[in-house]
Amino acid sequence: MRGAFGARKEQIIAAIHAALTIRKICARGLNLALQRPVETASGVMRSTPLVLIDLLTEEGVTGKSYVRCYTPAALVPLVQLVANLEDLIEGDAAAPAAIEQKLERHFRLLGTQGLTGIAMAGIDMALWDALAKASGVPLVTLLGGAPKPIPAYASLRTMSPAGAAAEAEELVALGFDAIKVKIGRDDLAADLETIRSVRAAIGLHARLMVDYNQSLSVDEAIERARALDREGLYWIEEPTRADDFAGHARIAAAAETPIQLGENWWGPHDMEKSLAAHASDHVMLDVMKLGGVSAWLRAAALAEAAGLPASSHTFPEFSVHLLGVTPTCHLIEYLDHAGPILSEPVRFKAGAVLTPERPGSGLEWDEDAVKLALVP
Ligand code: SMN
Ligand code: MG
Repeated sequence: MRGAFGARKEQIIAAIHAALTIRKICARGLNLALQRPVETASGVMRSTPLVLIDLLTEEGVTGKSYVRCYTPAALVPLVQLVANLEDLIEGDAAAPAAIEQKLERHFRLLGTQGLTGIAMAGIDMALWDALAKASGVPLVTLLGGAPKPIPAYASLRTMSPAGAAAEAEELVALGFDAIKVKIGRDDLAADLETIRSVRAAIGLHARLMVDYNQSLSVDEAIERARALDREGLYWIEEPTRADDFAGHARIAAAAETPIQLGENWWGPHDMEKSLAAHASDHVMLDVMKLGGVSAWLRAAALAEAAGLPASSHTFPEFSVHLLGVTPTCHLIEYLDHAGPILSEPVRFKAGAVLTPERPGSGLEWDEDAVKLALVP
């Protein structure tokens, strides 16, 4: 029984939601230097270009989110695009579904992929953060769940066999028992060298995943995946171009090791097509590329219907809340890019990321650190 207090609380929460009105959007561009570059078979990231979004409401609640654009070349245009959305939604209710529909209509002719989709996702995330703050609860609670630890895996930044092994050892010492390493530097022999070097460092009981970052042709991927089947890997990620669903399906059919895909789906519609093609055995959701919290919830329903384990891609701060209400929740990726500019970076314990219990997503900027990385 919910009881009179429960019913009253729901009325209050509903009233708070109805009362929030969008006043202003502040967008700031940062180019955060990475102490350890992130190496992938499709390029090295030496910095993380981020756009910090503060969505101010008339009622004084500020929703926060950040988005990333992978290359500093897109940073200033993305800041501008996010800021330009203010004119479209200023004075509207802070209602994520209504804002999403409005912006989708506005951008129908341009399309909602790329920077447009990223900007829209950032607004959606900030709106949900504002609603959870206004309700005085963590985001996971607003979504119908409860804060809990989410089992995690750590992503390595280094690709060289010795470097990856050393980094893996550090992460195992911190309590992680699942590690992902990027491969695809060269040929199969190079992949095996990296895999075996990391395996020797983490032991036989830890789970080991590999990520090709889209670097192989389908035929190459089939050959390599069959050879990697003997390595006891937990999954093989993005062996070929992320938008080649038919190609991924051929690889998944040929390999015994599960194929992982999803960080580059632009919205739940891409995911639907990928699932229809049987392109992967697992799914990996990127809250930003999918379109924000609203889109993640639809993607989580698709994963449930398909019966596929759903992990997250980067963005641990929002993903930890979202995986908490994802029926086929699998693993959260621990790859902390924004930590240096957050006053409370995500915390992990015994191989799990902890869901913050403060109201909202828990994102708070460390303004001194932000100042140092601001791009004018
Ligand atoms: C990845 C790609 C881009 C940025 C960070 C991480 C990678 C992953 O594909 O899966 O972690
Ligand atoms: Mg990846």
